[in-house]
Amino acid sequence: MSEAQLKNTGTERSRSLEEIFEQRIANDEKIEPKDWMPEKYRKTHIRQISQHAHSEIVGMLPEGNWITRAPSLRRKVALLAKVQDEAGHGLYLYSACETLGISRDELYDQLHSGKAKYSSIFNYPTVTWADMGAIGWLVDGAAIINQVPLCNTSYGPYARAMIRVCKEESFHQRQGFEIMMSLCNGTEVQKQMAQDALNRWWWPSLMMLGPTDSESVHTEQSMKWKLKRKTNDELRQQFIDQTVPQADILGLTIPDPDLKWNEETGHYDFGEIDWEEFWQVVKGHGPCNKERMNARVGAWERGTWVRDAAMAYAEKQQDKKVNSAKAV
Ligand code: FAQ
Repeated sequence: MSEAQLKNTGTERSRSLEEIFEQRIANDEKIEPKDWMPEKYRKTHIRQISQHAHSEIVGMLPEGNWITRAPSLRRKVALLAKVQDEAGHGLYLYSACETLGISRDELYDQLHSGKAKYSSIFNYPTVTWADMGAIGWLVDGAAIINQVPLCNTSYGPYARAMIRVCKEESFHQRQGFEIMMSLCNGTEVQKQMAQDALNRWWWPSLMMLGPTDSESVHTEQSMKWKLKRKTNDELRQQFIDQTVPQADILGLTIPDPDLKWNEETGHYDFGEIDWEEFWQVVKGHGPCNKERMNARVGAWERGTWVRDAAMAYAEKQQDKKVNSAKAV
């Protein structure tokens, strides 16, 4: 066969593989790690799943900061459990990402070198206890709205990881709402703390769901591949529609003078989001970007001896096995 004929056969083969792949996506079949997939599909999944994993891990920091200062033993236990859950989410997601042919070390390296993104929301400070309520209620609330559709995403390991993540996130959202409820039913000062936290977390929570659809570079392709099942704007609207009545129950005011129920659309209209602020935070210039990265890199460096010791122990165990097999 000539070189040209060989090339043609190769192209035809990958075309038919691509057709089979597209058909499987159309049939809502899950794509599994050993299945053929277009290189761009693989890369875009590594990008999104790893950003998601990094967000869970960095997302432990703003709350971890409050474990020692939680106002009661009950609150401390619940917060500790929540932060541990976030660590678990990060680990399932890193594992799902590794099935796409990238190593955990490469993923960590991308985070620590500042090459990889993580969610903008975790670059804001947690200044009062009410922030633990606001994060649970709003940030986990937005995360659930974003993540429930991902239980139905086309890549099998990602979809399966999201099922447990969503169950836990919904518990976190209730834990946060309950903190807000206690503060709102408390003293005037406590209620003001809750309002102040809502004022500071509302807009960043809306930004967290990503740029508007017209500015989103990945949505169109990710929707075609059924990686994303809803667009950023659809998710944001759903979050607002769901959260405004909850603020009413708490007796708090959403810090948006343009927020208004629209009878015609059946949704809330809302004010302009400060996208300049969002992109500044994404580019590393948010209030806590440096602090978060220093904390992550510092933890990684301080953990070197633990990883070295674990590797040395594993090697010794392996040697023992080999030696006892030889002795038999
Ligand atoms: N922050 O084209 P799009 C949680 C980037 S987990 C930073 O719209 P896409 C749990 C985006 O990467 C929170 N960067 O992108 C928890 C892209 O840049 P690139 C994380 C952002 O991927 C709760 C560029 O902008 N959740 O909260 C952000 O189609 C409480 C253009 O954007 C997930 O990761 C942002 N907010 O849509 C933990 C869920 N938004 O990569 C602790 C899975 C966008 O080209 C406490 N991810 N960018 O350099 C997703 O659903 C999607 O990736 C979106 C973004 C919706 C986040």
